[in-house]
Amino acid sequence: MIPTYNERDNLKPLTDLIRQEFPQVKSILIVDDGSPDGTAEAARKIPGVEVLARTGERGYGFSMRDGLQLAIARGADVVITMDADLSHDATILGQMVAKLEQADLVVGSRYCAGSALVENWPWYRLLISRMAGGLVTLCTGAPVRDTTSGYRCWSADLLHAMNLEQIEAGGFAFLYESLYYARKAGARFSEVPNLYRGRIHGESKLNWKIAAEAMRLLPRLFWLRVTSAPQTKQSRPGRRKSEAKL
Ligand SMILES: Nc1nc2c(ncn2[C@@H]2O[C@H](COP(=O)(O)OP(=O)(O)OP(=O)(O)O)[C@@H](O)[C@H]2O)c(=O)[nH]1
Ligand SMILES: [Mg+2]
Repeated sequence: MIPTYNERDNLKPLTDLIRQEFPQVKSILIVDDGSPDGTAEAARKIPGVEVLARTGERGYGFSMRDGLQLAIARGADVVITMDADLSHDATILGQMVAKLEQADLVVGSRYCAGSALVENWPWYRLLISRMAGGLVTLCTGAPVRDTTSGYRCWSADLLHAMNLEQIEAGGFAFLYESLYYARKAGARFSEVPNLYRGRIHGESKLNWKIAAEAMRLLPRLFWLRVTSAPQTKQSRPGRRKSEAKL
């Protein structure tokens, strides 16, 4: 499941790469927010790609929530979320899915090897990412080193247990809030090293509104964390049998 906003030129190379590296993929879902560059129309021309064309308020978080909900409503067992800008290394897809044997949420991580696995990023972007990551760990309690990575492999059981409706974030703060609710639902976390390549084509969508939402949400998550007990081992997402796989 790939949220997109103005990613027309990245989609074909990305979907080709996904199919080449992970031929087991059952379905590729693009969740587009009415991109003015015609991303949705371009996606519809790629065989085997489905498009959820959102209307209403635009946002990464809203798109992730809608896309994940659609995937599990369709009966997917496993959902992988990935950025469209070729930042996420498709060669680790198989490893991420395999790790779901011992985990409920597997993160493609820039920071779980000895040093940061990042290309094409200025030093200050890396610094901000590491600082934000530490803060998110503190506020969510999720034992994940790359808390701001959108490259994730989710078990459908966890997504059902989390109740995605309770996630409020419209922007990138979705990434933190979802970690909080995943931990609360008793998720087991795991990470796979991901060589992250900063975007080469297209423009960044980060802005002050998105940053302000994250700053507002983090203290709230921290407060929720210290005032509510996590679920116990027994209430971990149980394995369900579903008909289809993604
Ligand atoms: N549907 C939807 N997708 C979005 C929105 N904003 C960003 N995205 C997508 O979310 C993914 C991550 O966004 P990026 O712009 O790459 O964010 P980033 O990686 O933090 O920043 P850069 O790589 O520097 O641009 C990409 O696939 C974007 O197209 C949005 O408002 N709606
Ligand atoms: Mg990016």
